[in-house]
Amino acid sequence: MKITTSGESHGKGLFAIIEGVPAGLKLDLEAINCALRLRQSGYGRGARQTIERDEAEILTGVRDLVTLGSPITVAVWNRDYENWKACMAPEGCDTALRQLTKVRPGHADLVGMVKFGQQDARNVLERASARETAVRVAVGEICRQLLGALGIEVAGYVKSVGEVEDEREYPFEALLARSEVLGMLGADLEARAIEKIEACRDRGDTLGGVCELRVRGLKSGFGSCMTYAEKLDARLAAALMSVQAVKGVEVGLGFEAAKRLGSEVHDEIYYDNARGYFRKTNRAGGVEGGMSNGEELVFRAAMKPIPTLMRALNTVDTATKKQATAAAERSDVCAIFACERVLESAVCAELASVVAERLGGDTLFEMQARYRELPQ
Ligand code: EPS
Repeated sequence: MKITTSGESHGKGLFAIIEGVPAGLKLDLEAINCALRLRQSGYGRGARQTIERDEAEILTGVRDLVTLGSPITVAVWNRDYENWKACMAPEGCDTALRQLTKVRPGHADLVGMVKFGQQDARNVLERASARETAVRVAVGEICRQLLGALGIEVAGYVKSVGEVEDEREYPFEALLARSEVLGMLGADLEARAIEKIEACRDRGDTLGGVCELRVRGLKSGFGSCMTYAEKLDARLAAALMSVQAVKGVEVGLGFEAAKRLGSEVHDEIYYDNARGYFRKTNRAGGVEGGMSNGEELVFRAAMKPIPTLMRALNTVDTATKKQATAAAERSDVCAIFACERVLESAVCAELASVVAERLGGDTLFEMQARYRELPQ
């Protein structure tokens, strides 16, 4: 599969082209739009989300809700464009309006200006913005539906917000009941996290967190130990790291594995006639040698606090080269719930690519038949 996104945060909209979805997949548009609504919600979101009402419009590759095997084009329009077209319209506008030169530490502003030879950080930040993730969620939901047709499920939850951390372990089913306020699994912890977000808002600051992503129903042998680029953990880690503000990824035990003895890390192997090969533990997070081993995939991703702070940090005004405080008009205090939705989408998209590469096939029917034939 090949996926490309385009679009600016305050431009006309966000767009994606997905190549390689087989013919014959019946799409559930409401499920896609439900995921888009969830990405916009969650405690700690900013004023922009009161303007947008994200919905996916499918422009190509689908007829009567069934995929044709041709490239699928999906659009998510920006309602805020109406307020910005005077300085954003591709067909002509006043670029002197809403310039940004008090570059924000931690954002793409300064590095992008230098790299692309820009005098106005708007020419960089409009694309670097996490607004892009709206269309990635639409793509991810299409890919989730393809995986679902094979019996592969993806779920996740918010494991920590700032220092408020959930140290419990949960079975896959429990994740499906996670809260739609912050995406956590314990009401007690979520209440504490909300207090932290409120305190952060009062201070004009921002807060990050950690999300756990899990995949159930993936048979063994996806990804490959034969070339480094094909390793499943490497591909999924890259997909997670590609999400705006993600600064760390763990697989299974992750960094904890480095502190333990080998006997406390590796999952011993068993066999019975009903289950075939299995492990009683899953510290590897479902990946050995860069290949799925038939156990659940377990990944975690750490999101840094958003770099637009209302109580802005010190920076330099690139127009004058004088010390200044960074630009801030409005900002999310904490977008961890949105990030969790996006991370799930990133997993769905990359995993669908991995699965499609191994199974091949022009139709969903062929893919399903080949998947059924594989050993567990
Ligand atoms: C973002 C800045 C904010 C966020 C935006 C990401 O947008 P604005 O500058 O319009 O207030 O709300 O995220 C979204 C718009 C979204 O839909 O997630 C940034 O600079 O990354």
